[in-house]
Amino acid sequence: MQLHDFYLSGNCYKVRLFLGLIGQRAEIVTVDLAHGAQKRPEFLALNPRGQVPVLVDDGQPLVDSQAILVYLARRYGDEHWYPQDALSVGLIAGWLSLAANEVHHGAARARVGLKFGREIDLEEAQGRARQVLELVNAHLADRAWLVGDQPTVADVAVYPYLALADEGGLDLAPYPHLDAWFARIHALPGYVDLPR
Ligand SMILES: N[C@@H](CCC(=O)N[C@@H](CS)C(=O)NCC(=O)O)C(=O)O
Repeated sequence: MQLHDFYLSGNCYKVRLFLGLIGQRAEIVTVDLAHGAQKRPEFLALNPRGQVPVLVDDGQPLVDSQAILVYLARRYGDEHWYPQDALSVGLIAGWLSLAANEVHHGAARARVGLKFGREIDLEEAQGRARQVLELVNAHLADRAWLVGDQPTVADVAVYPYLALADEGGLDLAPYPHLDAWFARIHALPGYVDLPR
């Protein structure tokens, strides 16, 4: 397996984290985003979207961090990472969608603005991020994991950019249930450190 990766990307980290949690290894191929390597023809042949991460397994490229988590869980992970009853599949899809939309346009974008100096509407991104931080904090008030009573790919997809939200200028102190959830994730065997 190869992971086409950029170390500081939270989406790439999601995949590295999950590989660690399920005890799998991948050869890391660094894509130099700073110099536009993701838009060169050889990379576009792998991922026409021109983005990392890309996982290549048995010669087959897979794109989008959420899709890669689902693939890895079904192919290599224990059942609890992606339970297949209809309700769990539906609930998990809801969180994967939140990761790709609200989290991406909120906490992740605010981080890109402050950490990488990208021109963005910082206030708007931070406002969106706070809505998600509040929502997830409230959801976790009476449960340990986002779906069911064990960690799933939903936790792995939503965790990275919320845990890195301080790098987007967000204060995490008002969200104690998030803090407790972060600690549970840190304690999982195979946990991989955040890319700060
Ligand atoms: N939905 C995609 C988003 C991927 C994405 O936004 N990747 C960023 C790095 S975090 C990227 O490659 N940006 C470079 C570009 O778009 O040119 C995923 O979850 O993997």
